[in-house]
Amino acid sequence: MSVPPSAERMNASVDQVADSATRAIAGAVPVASRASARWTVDAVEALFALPFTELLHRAQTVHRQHHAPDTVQLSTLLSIKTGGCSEDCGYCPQAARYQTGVENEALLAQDVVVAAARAAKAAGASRFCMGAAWRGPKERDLAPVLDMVRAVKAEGLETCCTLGMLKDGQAQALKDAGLDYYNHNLDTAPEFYGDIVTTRDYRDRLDTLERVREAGINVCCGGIVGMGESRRARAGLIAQLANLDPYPESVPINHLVQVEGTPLHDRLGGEAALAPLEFVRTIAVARLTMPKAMVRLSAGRRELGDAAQALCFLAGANSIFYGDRLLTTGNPDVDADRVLLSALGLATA
Ligand code: SAM
Ligand code: DTB
Ligand code: SF4
Repeated sequence: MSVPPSAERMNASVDQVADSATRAIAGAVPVASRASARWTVDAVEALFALPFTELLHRAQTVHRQHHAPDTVQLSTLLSIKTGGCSEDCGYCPQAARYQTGVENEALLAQDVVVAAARAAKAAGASRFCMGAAWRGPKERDLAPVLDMVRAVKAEGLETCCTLGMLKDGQAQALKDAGLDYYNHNLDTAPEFYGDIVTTRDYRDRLDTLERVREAGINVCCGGIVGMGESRRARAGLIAQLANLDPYPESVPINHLVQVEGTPLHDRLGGEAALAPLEFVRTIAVARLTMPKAMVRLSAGRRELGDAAQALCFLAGANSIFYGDRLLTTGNPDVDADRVLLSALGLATA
């Protein structure tokens, strides 16, 4: 049996990596930060293994060095093109090949999108994220989306799109239309990825992220936990994100929403595959490894409950998806979120 490293030695090595990463970003570029210290999966896993209170203390300390500790940013999602997707992502209710009850719908009209954006702004959101169930936008799809980006931007909201893989030139066209953020997730660690998606590979995702970065759009990139992955795989996902150079401005951490008819629902049987406290640890580790990023509580907040969400804010989460729906699944009601944020004394931005 191998002897585990002593807690002290492990903490020392984690401290070294964390401190050098924090030092490396201090005073560097204002928004995204350079990942000049590479995170090893071992070092990230060592963070996961810290005593819970120590981990949260460290995460909150780093959080306060870079962010207002009492403010949560609100992003609202809208599915502008629902269902009928050609891909086989094992978690996704929008894949045409799974019987989930989600119908293939046409792209929404611009006036419908603008009305939703206005309502989101009136409810307090600062960013509006438009999602499409595409492998990637076809050329004829992109033009109406560019119009939507212009129109939403004109409403005084930050704009975000998640449209799948982008080809050469598409990211630049989105940037020219005024897109602020592009969401494209790595989803999980490279070694677990093939268990979840086969119709596009990890490299495809990294290529799209590079195109987004090169076009000068802020990168929103995260993943999903609770898919039956090991803690090592969670650490592997975080290491991949933290080692992007620069690391993403925005990191959505999704807790799998198990939808009947998807392969992951079949595999996991509708039982949560992750303890809430392990989700909180994931948030804390994201905060420690990507100090300046906005870390967003994304899918799965309803299932998480108020107490675990409060711990997530303590662990460094500072953004949520806000609105009664995500893309096709539910989200906490706006009123319930207002009550929770007010009970926690958190302001919104
Ligand atoms: N089709 C585009 C793509 O896949 O890049 C954009 C939309 S897709 C729904 C955006 C992200 O939502 C996925 O990458 C995944 O991380 C997340 N997601 C989808 N279904 C989910 C589920 N059931 N639970 C948690 N996250 C989910
Ligand atoms: C992200 O990381 N999570 C959001 C957003 N980016 C597009 C999507 C969550 C989708 C959850 C399942 C659904 O509602 O269809
Ligand atoms: Fe399609 Fe995106 Fe769902 Fe994958 S996650 S099936 S690409 S909509």
